[in-house]
Amino acid sequence: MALSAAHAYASVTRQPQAVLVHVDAGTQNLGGAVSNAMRGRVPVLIFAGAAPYTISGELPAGRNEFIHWIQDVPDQRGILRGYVKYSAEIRTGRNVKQVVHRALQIARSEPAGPVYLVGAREVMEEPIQRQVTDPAHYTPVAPAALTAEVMREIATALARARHPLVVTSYLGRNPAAVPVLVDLAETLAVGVLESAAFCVNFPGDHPLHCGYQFTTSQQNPVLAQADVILVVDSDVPWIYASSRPAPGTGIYAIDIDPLKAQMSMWHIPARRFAAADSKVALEQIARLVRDENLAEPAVVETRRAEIAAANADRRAALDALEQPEAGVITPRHLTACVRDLLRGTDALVLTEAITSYQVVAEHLRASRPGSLIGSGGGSLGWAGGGAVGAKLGSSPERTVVSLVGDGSYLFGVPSSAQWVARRYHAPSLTVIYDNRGWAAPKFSTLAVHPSGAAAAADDFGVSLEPEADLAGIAAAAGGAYAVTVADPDELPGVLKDALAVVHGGRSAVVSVQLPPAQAAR
Ligand SMILES: Cc1ncc(C[n+]2csc(CCOP(=O)(O)OP(=O)(O)O)c2C)c(N)n1
Ligand SMILES: [Mg+2]
Repeated sequence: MALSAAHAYASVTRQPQAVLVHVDAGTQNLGGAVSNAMRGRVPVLIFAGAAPYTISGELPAGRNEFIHWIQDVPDQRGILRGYVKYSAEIRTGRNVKQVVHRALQIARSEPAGPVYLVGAREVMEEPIQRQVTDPAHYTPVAPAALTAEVMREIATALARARHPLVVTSYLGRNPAAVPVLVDLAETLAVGVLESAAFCVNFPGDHPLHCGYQFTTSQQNPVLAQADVILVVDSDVPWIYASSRPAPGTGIYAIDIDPLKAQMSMWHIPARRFAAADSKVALEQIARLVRDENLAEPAVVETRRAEIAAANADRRAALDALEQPEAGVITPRHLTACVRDLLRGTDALVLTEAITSYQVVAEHLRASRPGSLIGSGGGSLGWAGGGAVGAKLGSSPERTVVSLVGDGSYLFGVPSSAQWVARRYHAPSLTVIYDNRGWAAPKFSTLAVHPSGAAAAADDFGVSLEPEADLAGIAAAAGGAYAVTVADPDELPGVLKDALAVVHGGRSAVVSVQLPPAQAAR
């Protein structure tokens, strides 16, 4: 809960956060939130004490409780080894400031990420002289630009292409990069495809938007058509097994970490991999295209019209799917209602909607940079604490709304998250996409074994029936306004009331019952 809150706070403010936990036990209790912080590339300093290492009074602050023996483990830093950019033990109080500032400098330098410090109690209690360390000397590494040669190569390839495409997942972690991408896209009439996006990378309502893709079993036509693709800031630009660019497509990769050494297996067949800050790099490319008139205006205008027409068709097809089906609320209908509820506000939406990730992206069509965030990671339960951090990191009047699966809601330890939200005056609205189970693992099983034993028995072991009173947990733990709704006619009113409660300073949880067809057995 605490690390997820720090994660979302850091995402919203772009300021590093710190989380203090208790020795090995608290470190392990961070669980998958560390993995999310790594993949979400958020700067967080995690500090844990370590068991005192003297047992007979040799130093002040040595062991005096039974638990000091129990919590002395051989490799406490190893607990987080695969997930942090840096870890160190504070060995003396005399340089504690240097170690902390160094850790923060590493956490903040892109790709940002979690760092971990430990220190035993003898060190924490060491008498020292006043130490002076100037944080101004520990600033994050300055953003990197493309070399002139690589900038020219990419700009020329994009400008000469017939069907250029930008694919991105997390360029919008830096909201200031979004208008830069918009400028480049408009200059060349390049379409933008958001792949496994966990932030607003390109305005959802922009005519050059080419859609969203998460896990899919169908070839994306936009990817197949592209003759030049610029992959910028993406861990998963496509999924080879089902949807990929055509052979021979000219691919270029710009990323602050283009090789993804933190993943055992990763590759795209790019002509060029460039390590650069995406905002800086795209500014460079757009400027060169303009300064040297690299593009052919007639080609650009034809393409602009083609992409806009395809965009309008896709949008119309999606709009037609927004109605409830046979009196039942569908994820698309629910997302459309949430969109209408928040229209014209500067609400911040957290998404952890899992099998509805794509639906949320497509129907929310978030357009303001920084107005939609996900964890970026794969460990569910982020939005519970995340909503608290997002609210605390936002201006007091900003509304925070979480769209979560029922399973993800429970992974988020709502008893804790909702209590903390009340304790720290951080109310938010949670909307549960409640299909009474884990649909994702069911779909994963069917994708690999469409007629396997689980399919034959129609039993995937993923049901959450008999269902807990999901909203009621929040009422019990945090005094939240709790509603469960199944009737589409009631949904808009219920959401409106819940939002009014949140504006009044109290959290609200609306559990929305989705069709049984979505339910996982
Ligand atoms: C901590 C954690 N445990 C297990 C998983 C594996 N997992 C991926 S999706 C999923 C189900 C999520 O259920 P829910 O939030 O209800 O979304 P739905 O699949 O029903 O859309 C699970 C268990 C995970 N990603 N993280
Ligand atoms: Mg579910």
